[in-house]
Amino acid sequence: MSPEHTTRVHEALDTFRIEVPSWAFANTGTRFGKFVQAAAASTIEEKFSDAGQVHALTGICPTIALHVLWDLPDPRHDVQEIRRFADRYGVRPGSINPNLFQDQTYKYGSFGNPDETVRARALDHARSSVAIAKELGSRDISFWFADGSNYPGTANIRKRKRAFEECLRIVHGELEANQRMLVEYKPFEPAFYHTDVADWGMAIHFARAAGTQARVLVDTGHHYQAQNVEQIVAWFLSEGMLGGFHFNDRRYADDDLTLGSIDPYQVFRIFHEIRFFEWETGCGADIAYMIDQSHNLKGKIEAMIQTVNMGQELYAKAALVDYERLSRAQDESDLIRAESCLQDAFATDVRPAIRDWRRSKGLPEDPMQAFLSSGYLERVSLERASRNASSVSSYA
Ligand code: RM4
Ligand code: MN
Ligand code: MN
Repeated sequence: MSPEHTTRVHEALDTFRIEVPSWAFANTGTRFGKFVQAAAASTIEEKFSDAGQVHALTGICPTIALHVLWDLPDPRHDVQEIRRFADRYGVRPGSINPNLFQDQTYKYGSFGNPDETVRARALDHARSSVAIAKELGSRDISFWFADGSNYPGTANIRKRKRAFEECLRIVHGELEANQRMLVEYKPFEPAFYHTDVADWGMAIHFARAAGTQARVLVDTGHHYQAQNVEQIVAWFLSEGMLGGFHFNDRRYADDDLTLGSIDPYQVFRIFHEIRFFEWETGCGADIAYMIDQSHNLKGKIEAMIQTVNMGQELYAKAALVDYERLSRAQDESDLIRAESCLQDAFATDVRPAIRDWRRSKGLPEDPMQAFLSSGYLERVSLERASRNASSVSSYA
């Protein structure tokens, strides 16, 4: 790699940050059950401690996404604790994720529920999530809805759409000027016939209906097979509506596998669209990069470090695309030359440049190796093993 390429990689890495999710450190499973890990975190303090390890070793994960019901069941008390843990473990609270799907009351939906009293309850939870975000200094409140129906004819799709528009507008009214509402979409699961926010078109509509501080969140696993995700990303960029990502990889559905484990070229193409947009417009895209994964077989912290490394690597590769050349080739419809701009960048081994960058920041050159030899895993496994062995409770 030329010195100019190394500089380009280093500059890209200086700005690349990615948020880890609290729930990825907890014991999670599938609907068939879960395999408990001795080292898994079960308290919010343990989640902060684990996220602190990932940040200390990679240097690029300064925030942790929180799920309100799982991490702040008693908001008044938990907010104070979280502030203390943030100081103690060196990671700040990041996006706040309301939970509008787990309570029994949401059997037929939250914002789309035909029952006004359930919608009011969902609104209360959403409002208190915004309040939590304000207290913790979190900018993004990230909404994912399980709302939908399982059988044709059982739900009034248009009425539910109107209810969503109204509820989202009300919650948006609670935001402070610097806060954002992120609207995530998902085509199916847990609802199997229709979901109320099924795709990017519905999400952009709802975000616009909600208000000017709403944006769309792209969870890479929330698409039908073969969907061109980077095209959706390019459209959101062009419309100023891209708020953030939930990164993960998938083979079949919303598999929540580690980033780039199945199709690293897709993640590269997404980063490429973003950087190409930035090059063309001269503006930095304001995007929250977040991870949303569930490691039910791999070790939690190891899987997170692996994900962060992969994200960093693919972002660095995307920084190597020669935009002058690409843009000329596109204008001239020189297909081979245009495509090779992407292929050449993707094929470049950026790992030596990343190791240099880490060294220059006083970080371990190999965060995974550093973690495995740190003794942290052995220590927390001993401390947490007996509690985890008897844990059969909720998803996170
Ligand atoms: C959903 C979606 C949400 C996440 C939950 C746990 O499929 O991806 O973002 O919070 O799972
Ligand atoms: Mn998600
Ligand atoms: Mn998901």
